[in-house]
Amino acid sequence: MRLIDLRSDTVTHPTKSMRSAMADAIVGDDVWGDDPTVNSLQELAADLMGKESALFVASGTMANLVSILTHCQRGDEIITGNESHIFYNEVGAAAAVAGVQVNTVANDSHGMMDPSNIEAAIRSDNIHFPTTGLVCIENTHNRCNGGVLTKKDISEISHISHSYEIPVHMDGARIFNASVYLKIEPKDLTGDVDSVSFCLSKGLSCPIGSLLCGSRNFIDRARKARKMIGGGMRQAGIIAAAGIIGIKTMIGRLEEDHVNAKKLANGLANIPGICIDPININTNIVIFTLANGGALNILKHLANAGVLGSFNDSNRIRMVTHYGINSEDIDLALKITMQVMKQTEL
Ligand code: TLP
Repeated sequence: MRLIDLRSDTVTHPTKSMRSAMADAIVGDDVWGDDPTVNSLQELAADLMGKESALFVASGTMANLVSILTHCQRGDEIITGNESHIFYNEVGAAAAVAGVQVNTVANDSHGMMDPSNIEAAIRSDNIHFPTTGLVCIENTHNRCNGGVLTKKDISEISHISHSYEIPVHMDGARIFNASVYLKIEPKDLTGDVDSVSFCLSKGLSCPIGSLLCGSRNFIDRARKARKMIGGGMRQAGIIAAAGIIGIKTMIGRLEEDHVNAKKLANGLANIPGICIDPININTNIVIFTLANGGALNILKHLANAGVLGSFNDSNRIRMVTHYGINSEDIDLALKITMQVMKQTEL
């Protein structure tokens, strides 16, 4: 049985050209800054994001953690969305490793935070209070329907933060999905943030890796933070080579994932018992709830029938489109979901 794996875009496999670039990569010891392929990837990333410099790290979680470690002092407080990946999905790394406290502000259905709520959360100068060290935003927003923050959204948040001299970090794990949806360059979304991270191992289908981008001074300090947490890599050009191919060849096709996600959302909306408003689905993440609950049970039945989704707590099911999914897979996934919903009703 062919599995239609909609658990995440992280399940994508490297393409043939990535595998051959990996095999042929010229490498060196990257802790010494000697790996030409890593250096090329970092230059490409910095240029794409409109920043002076970039650092190759193992994962999106590591990119966010290194960013927090570099921007903040232990005992600081960071402000992030109550649905953000940093708050929800990073095993408490900000607290456990960086020693910062997390203060959350409500995310709306596309992941935006009200700038006035951010302003209210910024700590005043009081002997009892921690110092607000960083504001984090996420684009696209994983838990908020793959929602997109526009240039205007980002500049509103950055304007408030910067007026208190607080830097802004963007978790741009899926920033290319945002730029493709908005039909603008990624650097048009990053001009107002101090640092941005993005992932190679999601929609771009690379096997490993993320990039953290920012000023030269910030990245020089981030390199040391990465080393401290054991993230210094040696002949990492082997994996960076795939990243270069990913950036050069895979961004243009993300629109296809968005079309498939919209088709999936529209089809799900017609299945009795499923609650979703397709208007909220604009990139590659589809999140829905069930009128009668039981998401884990439905996921189990779907898996038995060959459709894999993931559980997002609060009874939310997530399905993500990617390079390994085509339009026919969506037709079949919808057919199977319709059958499963009917059967579980009986
Ligand atoms: N997200 C994963 C899971 O951790 C939930 C997924 O399947 O979507 N920021 C955002 C917005 C992310 O969605 C993720 C991964 C990360 C950071 C972390 O990236 P990795 O998995 O490379 O550490």
